[in-house]
Amino acid sequence: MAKVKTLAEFIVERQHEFTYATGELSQLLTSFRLAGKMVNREVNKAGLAEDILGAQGSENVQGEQQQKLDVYANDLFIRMLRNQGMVCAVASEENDDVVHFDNGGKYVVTMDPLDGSSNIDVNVSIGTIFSIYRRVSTGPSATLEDFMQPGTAQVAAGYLIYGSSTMLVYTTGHGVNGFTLDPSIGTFCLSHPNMTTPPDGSIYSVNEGNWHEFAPDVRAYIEDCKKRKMSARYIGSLVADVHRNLLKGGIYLYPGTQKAPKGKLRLLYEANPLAMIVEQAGGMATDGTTRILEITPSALHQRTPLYIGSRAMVEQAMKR
Ligand code: AHM
Ligand code: MG
Repeated sequence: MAKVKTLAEFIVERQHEFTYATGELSQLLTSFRLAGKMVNREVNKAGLAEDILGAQGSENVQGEQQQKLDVYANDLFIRMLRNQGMVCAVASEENDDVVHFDNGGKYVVTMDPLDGSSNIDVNVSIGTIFSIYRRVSTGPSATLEDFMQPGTAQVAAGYLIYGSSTMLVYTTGHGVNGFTLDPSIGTFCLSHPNMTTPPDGSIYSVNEGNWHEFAPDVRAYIEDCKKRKMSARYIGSLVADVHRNLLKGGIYLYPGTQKAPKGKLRLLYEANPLAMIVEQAGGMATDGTTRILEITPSALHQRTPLYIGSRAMVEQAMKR
């Protein structure tokens, strides 16, 4: 039987690739590995547990109703990161402001603890997205400046996908690797080494319900996709749509609309981490004109249009 490599073993084996102190990456990723398993457990029993399924009754900063599982995942990731001591503060989709640990930790984290939350109640894939930055400030507390770094400054980024199987995919800027949770032993095992995305593809993923809100150039691009007989695939969970297109080749786009010129997705904890991963896999991510990773943020919950996926497709969309 071929030797199975676990995520924990892999992180230790590759920790020399991490620019900063040996062992730090392993500690940082451990929180996501463990919390991911716990969220996975709750996601899998969401259909059974009345206290987990359904809306919490509160709204987050963007006025969206929070689902109970969103709140559970957010609390859990924050608790894990706080306990581990290397992270000084966290910016989460579910918190209006930065959550400070004031522990002098050298890193800050941005995260969407449960992305695709409209899909929780209907047994459709959802995910967690995270990004890790080295602090630029010194002292016991992080500052806003630590979070206003462009995506090029990410030291690691990853996502968990809770789908027909549960996976953790991450990069430290040295390629992308994917691990699948073996539920029988509760361990993430290397299943997708050195992930690369096809340079071109035949899947386009967009919420065409927004058609009448799209600019003419966006509509023209979607018309092109149809003329070229591409397949339309849209789950409505960013992680799941991007993950599928990463493996198969395709483009995910969430353009600006008349009502929301910057689109819906958030730069710090949705676009940036996925852009780093997709670029590391050979793909491309832009806001229609500018490389996502080169945008300097100006607000925690800043939105950005997103075009992400196979290089040839993103380039084609930008020509429109
Ligand atoms: P969320 O973070 O509140 O779950 O919103 C982000 C989600 C993405 O996962 C998904 O791609 C997109 O919003 C779907 O939006 P829409 O329903 O407008 O197509
Ligand atoms: Mg989200």
